[in-house]
Amino acid sequence: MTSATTIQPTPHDATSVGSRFLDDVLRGLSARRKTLPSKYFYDAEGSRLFEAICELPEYYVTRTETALLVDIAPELAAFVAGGAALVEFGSGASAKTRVILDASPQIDVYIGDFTGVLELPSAVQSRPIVGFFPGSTIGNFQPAEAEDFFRRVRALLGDGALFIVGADLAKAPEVLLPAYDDADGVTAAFNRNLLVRINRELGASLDVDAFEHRAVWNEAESRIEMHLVSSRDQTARIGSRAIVFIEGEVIHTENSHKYRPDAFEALVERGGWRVKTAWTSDAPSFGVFLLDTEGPEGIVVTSPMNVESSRSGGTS
Ligand code: AVI
Repeated sequence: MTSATTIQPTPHDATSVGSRFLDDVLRGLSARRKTLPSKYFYDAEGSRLFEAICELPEYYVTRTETALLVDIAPELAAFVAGGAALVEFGSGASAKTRVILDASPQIDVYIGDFTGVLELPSAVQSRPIVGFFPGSTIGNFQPAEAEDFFRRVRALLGDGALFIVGADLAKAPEVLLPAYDDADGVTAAFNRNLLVRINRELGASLDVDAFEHRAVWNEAESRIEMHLVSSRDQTARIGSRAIVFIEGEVIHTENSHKYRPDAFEALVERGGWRVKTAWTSDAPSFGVFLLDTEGPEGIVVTSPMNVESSRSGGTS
């Protein structure tokens, strides 16, 4: 068990979040190709459904990453300096965080979800810093957003920081599609819950049952897309607007990028990081990437990535 001190950032302002939600929904549903931002999946029910997804036999992501972290934790720990602070991005990863903390007793401070925070607490600024962003949440960003995220984290964590990032890897659609369209319909409920949330929080009149969940593998963009497909012509009231859906019209609700290792390396380099070491699981393949900011002489190095397999077996 770890004894690291825990620091949690202060929560966001609820009022501004509410009106931004309405703006984002109206903007997305007014576009020629309708979209909704996936960050709004996670109300209480959405978070509960996501936890249920993580337990599904088809959704390999969580258990594959956790098993890989357990395997490599001693190797990862060897890179972490004494007195370090672990800064986590994203929430709900406590089991994975515990794997890192338990293997690294030299970590003194653990800082909870720092997404959107611009400055580290002064108490940790002089410590060695290790960022942690598990779960392949990076894959839910568009490539330009992911690059920007890496750049902002680089500025937040500073020179000399390490950054541990979990990223799901490209693999056969036969494995990917069931993970996003499971037999019990939990992912479908997770997707539709976004509409339930819009109805409840924005007083909208969307007919949730008139939208069908669909998962699509987009090979060109190397991503799974989640869609909600209108099963009939319909009009919904949202705020002061009437939004028209024709039968078969799609709301694109989520992208989940699945990386090829060289593409992931190029992405992190555009964001100011370097891949120091990477570990991949046996199939279904998942990657844990250890990033750093500089080469040994303080020069940013762009050498090819050193991909190790922590277990035997392939990467597909
Ligand atoms: C949170 N994120 C990494 C999940 C994913 O796999 O893209 C969200 C999810 N969407 C459907 N199932 C899980």
